[in-house]
Amino acid sequence: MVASLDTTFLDHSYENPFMNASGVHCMSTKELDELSNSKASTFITKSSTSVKRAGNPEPRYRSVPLGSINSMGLPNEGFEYYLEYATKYQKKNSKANPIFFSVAGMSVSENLKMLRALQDSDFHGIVELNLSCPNVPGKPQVAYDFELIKEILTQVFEFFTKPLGVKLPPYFDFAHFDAVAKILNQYPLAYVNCINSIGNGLYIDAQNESVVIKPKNGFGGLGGEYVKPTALANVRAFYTRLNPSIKVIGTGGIKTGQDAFEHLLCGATMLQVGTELCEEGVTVFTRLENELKEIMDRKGYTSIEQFRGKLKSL
Ligand code: IRO
Repeated sequence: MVASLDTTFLDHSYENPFMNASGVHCMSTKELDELSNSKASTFITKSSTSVKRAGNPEPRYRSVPLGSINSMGLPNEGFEYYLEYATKYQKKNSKANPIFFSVAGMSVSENLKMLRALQDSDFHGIVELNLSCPNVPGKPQVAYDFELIKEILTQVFEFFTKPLGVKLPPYFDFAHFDAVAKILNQYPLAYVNCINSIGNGLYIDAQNESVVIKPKNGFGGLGGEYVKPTALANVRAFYTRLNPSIKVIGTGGIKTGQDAFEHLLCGATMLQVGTELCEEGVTVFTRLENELKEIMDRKGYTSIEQFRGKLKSL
């Protein structure tokens, strides 16, 4: 195989575009260490809140025929746990690729508090502000409230100078792609990540005439094959609307090298794997790299830049 998967993201070179999606295999130091020792080129921590949270009652994640449904409810070890892990990791691995740190406060002020602490810390990786958690009862997804996106980003960029991206929920209408892109283009964002799970799906076990997860009467975020076309649409919609300085991370339905290839064609730079990482474990990254290289070899591409974003219209 001659194809190279080298990827430049925010002026740094990665050996390949693959990493985990926040929430999957990144809750504990053990899982984070496993990611760092895998073939993923970098990794992201579980979205954190200021204080440790237990999350929603179980069962709260189910693997289903075409993907997954979850209503985890933001269980996490708390901001300080991940900050300590990340800063120690950086010291121990001073030559390693920058890592990603995800925050998902329950209010504007909680997000600002964590981002201030990150700004004042030794953390020198990339920060992902999760504006799209669908699973905390009583808390709507922030990024479906366009005024709230503006309010948060305006306050964040008054003090935050480290690289920052936002995790977006899927949008389903051109009016929304246009409106959100117009807002995001006003800020010095490093990237957007499309997409979080498709919120509030309902998977039913017909035999038992029952839902399959306990929280929210069975409603939960969908991932996996169900979401790939929506993910691709969002990657493409934002890639074609955002200032070129704002990169797009593609997340949603990446199960094979071909799925990865499709996200790259739509314009994604890094690629995050959620449901399939949960199914297969960290060896998924080795398989995805081999499959993507095989496709590139077959098509005569030696680098990702030769086709990134070059999706043809009819
Ligand atoms: O329920 C979760 O913890 C969760 C989060 I924060 C998210 O951003 N996306 C998701 O599907 N689940």
